[in-house]
Amino acid sequence: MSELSKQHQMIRDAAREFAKQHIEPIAAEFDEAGEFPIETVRGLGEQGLMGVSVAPEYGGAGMDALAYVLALIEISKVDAAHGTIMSVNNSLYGAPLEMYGTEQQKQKYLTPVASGEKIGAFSLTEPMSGSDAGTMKSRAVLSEDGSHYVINGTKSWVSNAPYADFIVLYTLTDPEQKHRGVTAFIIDTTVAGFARGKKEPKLGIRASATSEILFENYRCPVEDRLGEEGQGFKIAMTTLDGGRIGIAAQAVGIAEAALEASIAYARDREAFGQKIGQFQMIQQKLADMKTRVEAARLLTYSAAHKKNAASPGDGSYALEASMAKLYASEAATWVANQAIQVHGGMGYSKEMPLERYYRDAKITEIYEGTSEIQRMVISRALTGLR
Ligand code: COS
Repeated sequence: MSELSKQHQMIRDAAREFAKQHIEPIAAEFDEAGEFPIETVRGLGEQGLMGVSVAPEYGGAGMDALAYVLALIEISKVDAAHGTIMSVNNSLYGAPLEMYGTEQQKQKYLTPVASGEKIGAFSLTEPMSGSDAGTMKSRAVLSEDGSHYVINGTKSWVSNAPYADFIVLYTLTDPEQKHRGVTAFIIDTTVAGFARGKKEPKLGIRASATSEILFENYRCPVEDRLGEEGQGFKIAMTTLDGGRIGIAAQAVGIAEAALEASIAYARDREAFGQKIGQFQMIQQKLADMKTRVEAARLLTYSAAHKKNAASPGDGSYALEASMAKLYASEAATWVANQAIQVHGGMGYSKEMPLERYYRDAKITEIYEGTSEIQRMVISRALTGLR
């Protein structure tokens, strides 16, 4: 893999510095409280990290997919919950707005979010529609005069929703057409007819807020429809292709943090008259952890390179994105588990961050497409069979 450019090193170092100075001191406390860290999230915006790949004319930092990956690894290494908030804002909200938005939509709905002044979210999942994303029940009906859509229904597991100002919503305009009847809309959460439901009590990434959202006769002006009627499923899929690279980066960050803690502990902790890093059983763990972290990193960088070479939304990096997410997420959970074992009782204690890494890693195998869905996408790309 080629050396990182000066610009890439700069964003990586800036993200690392910000995370160390501002996020590390509060991460455990916000995890324990399950509280959204609004001040440091605003700080991420000031650093240009809430719209890394969005063009500067729309409030972003105008950098490429690798820069985004490098920054997200550093933030997630210190706190994966901040990583989630950042990745939703960047990949799941900013990217589809930039790819499919009209000029007016970008000015109004992308600029304030990419600059970090406002927060964005993405809503595809419903209580009875997760992996099988085309089976949603919520509806948008065009008014008789054609000026607006009336939206009704319940969406679930919406990351950032409790704090989001705007949400890209996927809902059905033509239920007969199944996934081809899905349309995307930009939702303003201050408008009547929108409400937030219960906040999910979660195992990990507890500082990132997740909730249901409810629509009751929400009136969405036609100019806030994103893309064409029926184009929503494609918008969601191409958005997730990019998002999955972000989740892979988040997983690399968590795994790297768990590995580094384990190396330090193996060098320091003594048992039976020697450092535990001198025992072959610990050496094997560290060697396998490091190898998986580097393999995950290279797959993630490779997916980012492929995305950089692609045209927006062309789906040409779906395979690489799925492989990176699949491998990195499973590596993160495995590495975090080994890290607890290396630390023994201390790994199980909330006095150290190992148990948090383990809890946080698990979600990367689930959201933005479970490992089972990634394997399906990869296999379909290989054989062309369904
Ligand atoms: N890019 C562009 N288009 C894509 C695409 C991609 N990556 N993946 C699928 N499509 C298109 C297909 O080309 C097909 O188009 P046509 O209607 O023109 O034929 C359409 O989308 C439907 O594809 P398919 O028939 O493969 O849909 P399936 O429902 O069988 O499966 C999967 C699609 C499983 C890949 C999809 O539903 C998925 O990713 N599910 C997981 C959803 C998810 O990640 N949820 C988490 C949300 S964030 S918490």
